[in-house]
Amino acid sequence: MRIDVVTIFPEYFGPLDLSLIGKAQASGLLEVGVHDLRTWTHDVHRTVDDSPYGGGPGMVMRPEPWGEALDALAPEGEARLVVPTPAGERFSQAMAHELAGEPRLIFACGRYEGIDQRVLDHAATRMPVTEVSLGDYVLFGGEVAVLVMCEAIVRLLPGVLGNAESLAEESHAHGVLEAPVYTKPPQWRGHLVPDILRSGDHGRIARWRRDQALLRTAQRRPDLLAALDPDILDKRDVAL
Ligand code: 6GU
Repeated sequence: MRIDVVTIFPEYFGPLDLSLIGKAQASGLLEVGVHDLRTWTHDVHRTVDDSPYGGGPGMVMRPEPWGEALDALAPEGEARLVVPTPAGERFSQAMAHELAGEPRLIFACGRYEGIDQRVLDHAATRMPVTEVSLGDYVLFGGEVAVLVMCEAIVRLLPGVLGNAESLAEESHAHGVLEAPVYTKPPQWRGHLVPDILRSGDHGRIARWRRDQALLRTAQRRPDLLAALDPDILDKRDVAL
């Protein structure tokens, strides 16, 4: 996969060279290009914004630099454009899987009140465009949101995670939250590891983890529980 990011703050993306995303790049599973939007300005002040038509607070990103950036990065529209915005469709594990299947992604990081809508409308005549929100809160700009999305996407690429089982078992893979986890020592500051996890009885351990996962989901995310496909519940689950 290749990911290009266009931003007025390239320094935000230093962390993409660290940890498992950095390793994915080093091993050739992932290519990342981070580009300063101001590369595609032509005035001495390298202007990227202007006041909004119709009035109102703040500034809007002008279309010209964005148009040139997208022409340069995907001249034939050979990528999917992802635009982080609180006005977007909600990001999810399902969307992460969908984006992980794309050979090329371009993230366009807006600042201020956003990017002139014509940039997205024009891009959509050449490539798929998705406006994406992380949730119901407002960030200063798309940069941190892109780091979040990149991490969610890159860890799904084949070969990035060592242990494929940890992908299958994790929170949200089956629409329920994960059970709590413990390691040594067996007693710490007066708190004990649940006996069952030290019993060696793998059947009962699996049952306990399943119960804990459903209990947590009921307590913390009743919306997820309500949306669960009844086919994935067994008789003992329903007893909860
Ligand atoms: Cl994706 N971008 C911005 N700027 N704010 C957000 C967001 C994205 N998701 C939630 N708030």
